[in-house]
Amino acid sequence: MEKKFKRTLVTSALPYANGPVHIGHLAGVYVPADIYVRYLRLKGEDVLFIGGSDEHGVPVTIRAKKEGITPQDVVDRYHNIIKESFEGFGISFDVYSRTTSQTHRELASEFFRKLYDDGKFVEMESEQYYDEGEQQFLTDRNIRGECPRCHAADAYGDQCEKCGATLSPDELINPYNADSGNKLVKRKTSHWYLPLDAYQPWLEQWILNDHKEWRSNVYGQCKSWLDTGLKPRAVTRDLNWGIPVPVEGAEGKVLYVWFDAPIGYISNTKELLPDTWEQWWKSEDTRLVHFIGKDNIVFHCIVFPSMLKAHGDYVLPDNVPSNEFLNLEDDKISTSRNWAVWLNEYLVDFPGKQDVLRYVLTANAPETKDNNFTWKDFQARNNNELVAVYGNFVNRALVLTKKYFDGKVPACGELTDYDKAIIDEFVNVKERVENLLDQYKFREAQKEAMELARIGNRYLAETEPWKLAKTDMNRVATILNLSLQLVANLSIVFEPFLPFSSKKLREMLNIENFEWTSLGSTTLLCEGHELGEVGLLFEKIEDDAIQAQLDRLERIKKENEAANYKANPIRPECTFDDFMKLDMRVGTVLECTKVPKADKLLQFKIDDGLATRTILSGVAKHFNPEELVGKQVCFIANLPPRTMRGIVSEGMILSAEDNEGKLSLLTVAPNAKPGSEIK
Ligand code: B3M
Ligand code: ZN
Repeated sequence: MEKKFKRTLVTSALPYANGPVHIGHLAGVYVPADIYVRYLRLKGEDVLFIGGSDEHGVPVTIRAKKEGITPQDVVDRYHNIIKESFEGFGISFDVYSRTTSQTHRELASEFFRKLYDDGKFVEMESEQYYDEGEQQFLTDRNIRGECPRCHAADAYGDQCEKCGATLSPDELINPYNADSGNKLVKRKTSHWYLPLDAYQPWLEQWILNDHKEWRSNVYGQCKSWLDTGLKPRAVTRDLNWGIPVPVEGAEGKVLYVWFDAPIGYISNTKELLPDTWEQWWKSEDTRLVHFIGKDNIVFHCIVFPSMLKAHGDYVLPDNVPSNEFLNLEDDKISTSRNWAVWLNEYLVDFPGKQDVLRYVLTANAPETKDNNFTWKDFQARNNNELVAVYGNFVNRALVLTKKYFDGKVPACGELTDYDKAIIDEFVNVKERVENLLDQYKFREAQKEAMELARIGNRYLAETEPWKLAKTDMNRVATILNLSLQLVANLSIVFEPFLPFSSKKLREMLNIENFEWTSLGSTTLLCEGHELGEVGLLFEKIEDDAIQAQLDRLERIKKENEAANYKANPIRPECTFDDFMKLDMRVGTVLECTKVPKADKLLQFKIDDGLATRTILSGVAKHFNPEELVGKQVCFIANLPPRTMRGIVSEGMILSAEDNEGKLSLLTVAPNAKPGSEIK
């Protein structure tokens, strides 16, 4: 870090309190932010880690409506669930507050008011859709109507899901309120806009010239926004959930959620440090770093900095390390489709295994491109890396020390060339890891840490102290001394990544604390130091635990398919007389066989109550012929006979076909006599 900074203020995106948090949140924002602050704290730097829930905005009101409760009920529930999940995973916030707090309301109001008084906003009038019955303006997502392109009946104000067209509410035919069903009218409303276009030249200088070091995905997204040209953005909304616009005559209007939420970083700092918060936000020697996901880049790199610039008192972010997205089993994580691994559920399903998930998410961190989480990979990384490499090395070093030296650190004798080569491999680990962490390369940094465990594992495998124990105890002492020093190094280097395991490991080593500065040292443990109780650092994860998770996802996939299923449209009218001409009957299947050389056809012999008839049916791909024998099926009895493959077919067996072509055979209760008429 350049020396001009005295302290680092780290923020992580405030999750919407409209649902629990999932692995995508953890991987994208909270684990990297936590690794970073733990690292800075270990280095003894002055650092503050700010978090909190984002409790305003339309998503909260939608959830409330769906569940028939108030928005406040929604945020109370999820704020607590989210907060507990973060605590469970050791995300070490200095403060985790919420944007419904009094401190935040006041500060966000003041912030708006200052910009308003300083003439930083433009007020503009526009026509928006209004529900006269509900007396409210609507957001794009809440407006539905007929699609102007494909004429689907229920397109959204921003998109038609049937044909995929991007729409604006104005294009919808006969727009209505998705919640109330009421027809909408246009009504004039006025809002305050932050004229981002006015900040464009400044932003170009500040980002494109002064912050070339930002991650390429972040820099690239900013550049593309700037290249397109910025437009004024409304910072107020007609909504009844949010912070009231502190201006006379603005009744019924609230601050836009993306205006108030980032101010939450400031108010949460103020709540934690009522007397000294300004030092963190208003002095040039603070380094401000925002950890976010990629959908938040424009707000943190363009909108919020413009707000801060307009205000004038605050520092600007020094970096905005944003991640791409994490997918789950090759499919986009989605709260509404329940396609996620929820953190609160993981903590119940895998108690004590927080570090395993932290490890896997960092190993697969979507730092430069979208990445994928699979349960098989989760299991493999646990079993093959944490257990087989890290855990195995630690366990062997400690157990051998217990066995040969009564659990006391043995003396280090003369080092061989091989010992020296091993030491050479790991003494620089501090420099390497720091270098990567300083560049926000968490995935590679963790790999370096794991490399240390691999070195240890290799060292024990090659020196085989258990074989030397009969002949050369001095050599065994040296090998184990060096191994234990490596184990101690592991507990330090993994501390930012796997804090629970490092704590466990320190207990096994019977050491209260290590200094980050001593990372790389070969004299961390003194001769004669007594180890603590030895246990397993990591446990194997068995197939059934993984299968249970895969089964859950399979169930969700089925539920989603069922929920999204839309039958084909109804065919044109048919008269009652037409219908009555069909003679539909019940028949008992006496025989059912495949027709040779016709891979689609099954040949049925049916007892139709009068005689035995033969029917051919093109369903061989869907049914297993043996299973049909004895079934009561339905068939059309009065179709003219047809000859196929030299066989005369006398009727048609009925089955139900979904719109994807999947068939289920139509059967009737077994007590229906063959020949019964279907009416
Ligand atoms: N709540 C969006 C999100 O959770 C938003 C972030 C606010 S950060 C100030 O992705
Ligand atoms: Zn359409």
